[in-house]
Parts: sequence; structure tokens; C-alpha cells
Amino acid sequence: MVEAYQPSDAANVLDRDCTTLSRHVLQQLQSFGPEAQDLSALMNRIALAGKLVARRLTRAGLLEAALGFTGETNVQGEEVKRMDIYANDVFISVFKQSGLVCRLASEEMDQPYYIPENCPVGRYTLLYDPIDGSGNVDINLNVGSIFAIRRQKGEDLDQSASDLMSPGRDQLAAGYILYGPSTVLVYSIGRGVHAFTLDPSLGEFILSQENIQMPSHGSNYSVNEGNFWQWEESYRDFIRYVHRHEGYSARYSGALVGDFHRILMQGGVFLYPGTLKNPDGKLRLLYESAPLAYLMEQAGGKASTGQQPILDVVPSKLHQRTPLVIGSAEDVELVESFIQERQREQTTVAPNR
Ligand code: AFP
Repeated sequence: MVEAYQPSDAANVLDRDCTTLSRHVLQQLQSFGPEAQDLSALMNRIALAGKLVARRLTRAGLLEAALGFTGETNVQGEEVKRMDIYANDVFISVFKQSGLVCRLASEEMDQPYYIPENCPVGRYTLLYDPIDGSGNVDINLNVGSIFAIRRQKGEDLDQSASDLMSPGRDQLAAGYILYGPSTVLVYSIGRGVHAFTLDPSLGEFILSQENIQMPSHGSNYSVNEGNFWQWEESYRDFIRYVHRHEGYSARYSGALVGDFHRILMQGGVFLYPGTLKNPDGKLRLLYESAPLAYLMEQAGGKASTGQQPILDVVPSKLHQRTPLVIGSAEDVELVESFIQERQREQTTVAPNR
């Protein structure tokens, strides 16, 4: 009788050592149904974009025309870097042939980019910031990409993308890729927050941390204190508080993804308040603040405009900005308490004095 083949231990190597991203998504959803397959494929495509961007970043100093500015300004009025355009086009390119996504909207594009051949088959929209913190690119410091996936509602035949004007709680998935000493992809599909590290020898993102839960308080506070006199008094109150109390450390890199990652891993709070010049701050709701808020809530933290949860904000335009206070629950609540205190003072001041 011929004996059935008995696999060796090596046959379990994938389960033991190498949970890949697409496999993880399917495990999370405990399904091989069409939506689970879609989400798994979407994450795979995002990972591919991340690998392409990471590859260019690691060699940027050796390549011609990889660093520096293009000479253009984007819809936000900011000078565009060559790497911004490269990364923006990489995301378009990997989704063009995917059949998954009908629209992509990013910081670098005035209007969403439509892929008509994927509509109505591809019923998803990808919102993304291709290179967040691009000021760091030319000096070889960490940068990131931020993304969110939303289900497209309706046909969007007039290409108005009006269905995107809905709160962040409508996101199906969100995450970021941090291009640091290693390339790390962090994502959530509403079932916890998970981190994957790119193994360059395999060319794959491999699960490195599952179900990240952040501490309810941390010592880090991350804010551009150069704007101190541009903020409302309540934010200055918070900064005075941390200056006067032991146990706080300032950490700010100028790239949101890196600063957020530190807070997610170690606890603390990141703030980008409104300023005199930009009362809504600098960060964009749909493809920066809302995706990170989604992750933060999944990890047990909080994300707020100072007045309300970020995930409850209904945008009125694609490139809307919002103040952001995000991090450990107690630290976000502390910042909010200074805001509420100042509001109380204002309402109790006699109107005719
Ligand atoms: P860029 O992507 O235009 O470089 O902006 C980076 C960013 O949006 C975010 O990543 C940083 O947290 C924030 O701006 C830094 O802004 P300041 O330079 O005003 O502190």
C-alpha cells in the first residue's frame, strides 16, 4: 500500500512564522466571501504600493530627479515634492488594474481620480495621503502614507463624490505605512489594530504585532510648539500644564505618521490645533485625521477636534481640514478639559462688562 505523504514541520511555516497581510484579513473576517476577498485584495494592493514607495525612498539619494520640488503647488497651496507625485501615481497605477476601486482621492489631486472601467464593478473608494510629512524626504527622515477605504454609495454618475461627505465611522478600513528604519504597515478593518513589518528578503509584509492596545496615559506630547502664540489659550494652558508637571517628554518629527506611531506604541497625545492663520489647523480630515482616528479608537485611544470625536465630523468638502487631538484616552480628555474650562469662563463672563 502506498502511504499518504506526511508533510514535515516546514509545511506549517506559513502559520508559524509568516502571517501575510492578505491571509490576516481573511482570518480576521473568518470568511472567504466576496467582501472578505475584496478587502484582502485591497490591502494587498495597498501593500504593493507601499513596497514600491519604500523601494524608491531607500534609493532616493542615488536616483536622478527623485528628491526636491516639482515647482508646482497642490490644491492646498503647498509646494509639491517629486516624491509626492511619484507616490500619488504609484497608488493610481496599482489600483488601475485591480478592478476594485472606482475612485481615488488624495491630497495631491484637486478632484477624485476615476477609473471608469472599475465602475460599477469596483465599489470602493481609496482616500490617501501618498507621502505624509514630505518635508522629511529630502533629509532622509521618516515619512508615511495614510489610507482609508470607503464603500461607494450610489453610482456617482455626475462625479460629485458627494457620498464621501459622511463621517469617518463609515470607513471600512484604514491604516498607514511608516517608512522608517523598517517599513511597517498598520491597519484595521474594525477588528483591532495590527502591524506588519516588510521583510525585504521575502518582499512581504509579515505580521509583527497583533491587537495593539495603547496605554490609557503616556508621557509623550507631540505638537509644534513654534505655533504656541497662534493657538487658542486653552491649548497654551495644556502646554503650561505639561511644562509644570514631571513625567512629560516632547517628541515631534514633523511627519504625522511617525509621531502617531510613537503615540500608538507608547501612549501620550499628538496635537495639531487651529492657528490664527488656519483656524481648522493643517491636517486633512478625510485622508489624514479620520483614518488615524479610526485606528486610535480601535486601539482603545481617543481622537477629537477638541470639541467632538473626529469620527463624528461630517465633512463639507473633500480637502477639509480639522484640528486634531489624538492619543491615549486620559491625555486627550485632559486637553479637552482645558478647552471646556476656557469655554465655561467665556460663557460666564457678564455680557455687558
Ligand atoms: P506635508 O505632508 O505637507 O509635509 O505635511 C506634513 C503634515 O501634514 C504632517 O505630517 C505633520 O504632522 C504636519 O504637517 C507638520 O506641520 P508643521 O510643519 O506645521 O508642524
